[in-house]
Amino acid sequence: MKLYKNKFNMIVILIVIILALVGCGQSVESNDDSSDSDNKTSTVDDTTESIILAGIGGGDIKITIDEIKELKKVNEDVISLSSSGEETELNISGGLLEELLIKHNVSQTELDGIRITATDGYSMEIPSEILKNRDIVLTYEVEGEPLLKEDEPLRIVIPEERAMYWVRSVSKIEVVEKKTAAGKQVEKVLIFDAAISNLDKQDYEYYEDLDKAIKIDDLLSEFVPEGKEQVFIKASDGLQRNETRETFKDAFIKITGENSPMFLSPDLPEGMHVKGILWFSSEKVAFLTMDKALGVYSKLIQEDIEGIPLKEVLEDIDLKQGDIYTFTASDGYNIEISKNDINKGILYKADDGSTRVGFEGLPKNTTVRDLLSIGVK
Ligand SMILES: Nc1nc2c(c(=O)[nH]1)N[C@H]1C(S)=C(S)[C@@H](COP(=O)(O)O)O[C@H]1N2
Ligand SMILES: [Mo]
Repeated sequence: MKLYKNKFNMIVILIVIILALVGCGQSVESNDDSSDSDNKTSTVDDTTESIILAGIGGGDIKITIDEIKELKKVNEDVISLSSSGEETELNISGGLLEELLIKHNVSQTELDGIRITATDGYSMEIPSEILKNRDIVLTYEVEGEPLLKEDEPLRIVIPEERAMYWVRSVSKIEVVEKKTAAGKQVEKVLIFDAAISNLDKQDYEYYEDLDKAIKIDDLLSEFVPEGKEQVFIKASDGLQRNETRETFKDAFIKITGENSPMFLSPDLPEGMHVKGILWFSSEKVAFLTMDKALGVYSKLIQEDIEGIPLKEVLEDIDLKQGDIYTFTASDGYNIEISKNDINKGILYKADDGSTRVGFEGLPKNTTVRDLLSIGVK
């Protein structure tokens, strides 16, 4: 009995000591907080322990991490596959985005896309094919432990999809509106190489190299109507990416050196850069880069000329179909070709590096030198 009492006393003393220590810790923290938030009404908890859910009617909705912890907890072994091919096995726990969305009367399966933004400026769109087929785990535990400081307050994990979608330190989840989603039917294809010929080329430092780049804003303001539609980018390795017009416009395309043509900006996290652009489109206008096109599409040899089939290119870009197509050169020369002759077309590069289109069996004047654009009547 006495022994028991002593033990009891010890425990009481221990608890008092622990409480005192915790109390000290708290008072230090709250001093920090008050100096931080002197002229703000929110507390630190408000900004770090919650995320914004936007674009599902009405205004922004604040979702606390506690609310996410109230969703059914899923636990999974997953493999993270980085762009460099590195694989990492992880065990993660979190709630499903779908359960959260259903609470707000939407299902991820019927959305055109969601854009996830992080506190470090990283931002990635999850396209509808992924939304239809995959679980999106709002992850708050990795290997049974709370997230690392730099990944707080939330990490996205999409099992079976590459790590570029696994956004760390999420600040916002936003439903992409149909009217801003990429994917209006393309009505005009511009040859990128010809389109940039009169634009300002500036020096761009890329690792050890000094390359040349164009400002995307210069290109868009010359050839693409103003609009809110996103930009769709397809790379020569098959990567497909939607980017907001705002982010795209403020960045660069590096046109010389390694990985060119490459979408990049010193202001964007590297994971948002796109190497080896094949074509990109927005607001019904697409730009095709010839060096990549010659490597990606089928080889075609026609009358001693080596190039690529026009038809295959136009199908990949999904140019609107019509009865008559127009081909226009940089100097204004233009021809009209009937839809029945499109399969006779070959796109190739002349010795001077400019692009040409020719049609097998059609008169010589249907060959267009220094091709700038392809349109539909
Ligand atoms: N917030 C944030 N999340 C991010 C990125 C980033 O730059 N910022 N990079 C993405 C990319 S492109 C990859 S490949 C993975 C890298 O994850 P890892 O560091 O675990 O390899 O995180 C993704 N999530
Ligand atoms: Mo990446």
